[in-house]
Amino acid sequence: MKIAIVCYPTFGGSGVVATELGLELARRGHEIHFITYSQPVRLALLSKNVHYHEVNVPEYPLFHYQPYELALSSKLVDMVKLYKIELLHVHYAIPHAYAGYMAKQMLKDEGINIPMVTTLHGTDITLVGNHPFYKPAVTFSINKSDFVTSVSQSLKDATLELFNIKNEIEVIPNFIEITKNRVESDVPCQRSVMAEPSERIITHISNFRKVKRIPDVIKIFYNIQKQIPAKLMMVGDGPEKEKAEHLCQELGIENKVIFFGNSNEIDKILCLTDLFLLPSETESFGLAALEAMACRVPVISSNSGGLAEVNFEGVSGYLSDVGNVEEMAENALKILTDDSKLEEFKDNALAVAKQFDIQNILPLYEALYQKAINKY
Ligand code: GMT
Repeated sequence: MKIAIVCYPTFGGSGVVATELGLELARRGHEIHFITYSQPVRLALLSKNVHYHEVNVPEYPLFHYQPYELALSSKLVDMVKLYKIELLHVHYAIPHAYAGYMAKQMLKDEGINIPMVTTLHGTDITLVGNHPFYKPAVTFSINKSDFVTSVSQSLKDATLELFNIKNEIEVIPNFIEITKNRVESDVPCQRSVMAEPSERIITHISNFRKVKRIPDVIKIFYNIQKQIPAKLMMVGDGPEKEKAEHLCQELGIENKVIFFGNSNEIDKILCLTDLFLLPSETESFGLAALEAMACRVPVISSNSGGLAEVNFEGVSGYLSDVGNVEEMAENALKILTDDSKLEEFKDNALAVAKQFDIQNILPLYEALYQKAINKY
């Protein structure tokens, strides 16, 4: 199949999922065209079946806001015609589904019918799309998609509750590539560089937005380090980072917390991690938790959104109500203070992650694409 993938090219989960999906589809022989405003961060190597087309939005002083949707829909039209693309898969409703629909209409005018699959990722529904300024356009674009998927049952439920959706929504969970070298890398884990042998290593990875409850991450760690020697690795960047650095200073734990900024070497950081923290306000899926689990790292998370569909209570980690930092720290200590329990949770985390192996999930997308193409 010849497929155009529209996504955000950034470190966010939706862009990562879209990129990994495209790369695996390309490995399976499909022709993949990424169409976005810059090269997706995980698209390091271009291979034979992978194309990348940049959407350029010329700056013009008249425009207070540069019209990205217009440029994207025009680019989609051009690329579909040039490469004979058979299907559009847009990740994140805003504004991709909207632009995709406009492209479909323009192409229809020229006698080309192309199906569009829209994948909902979470913030496009729960945080942004639900805003009254966007809601009519988001509802419209979801209803005008040929097929709609959601990354968790919880997100599907939220979408049906918040929007007037007439389309079926199929749940296709996010996935992970489980490779041997995620767990047993050729390069030995540099644990000693980061911590003393007696210290447990705890990690948080996110875009440091409010929804991630960064102060909770610090408070959970503060409680942990009062009981056992430990280090906290904070990976990522975003609006809450500076506040977090100050909080560490106020609590007197700045020497135990390392801020890395954005990193492309997540696996190298996770390989030396004992426990992952994700106390988010909401999380449609929690890809970062799954990435940790795939590296044999148990997870302490909140129980909001789709997190319970990924992190299994008492198996791969523990889940608590949002904001219950005391319980989260207690649960973390339950795992971290007992070597055999830690090993058991690590094994379980990997076993649960294997259920989300890309090899199990990808055929679900392939089947959907085929159905969509057959529709026209
Ligand atoms: O979590 C973020 O802020 C980024 C956001 C995105 O759109 O990239 O992540 C959402 O999509 C991910 C991939 O499907 C999910 O794993 C995240 O849980 C979801 N984030 C939220 O729902 C807050």
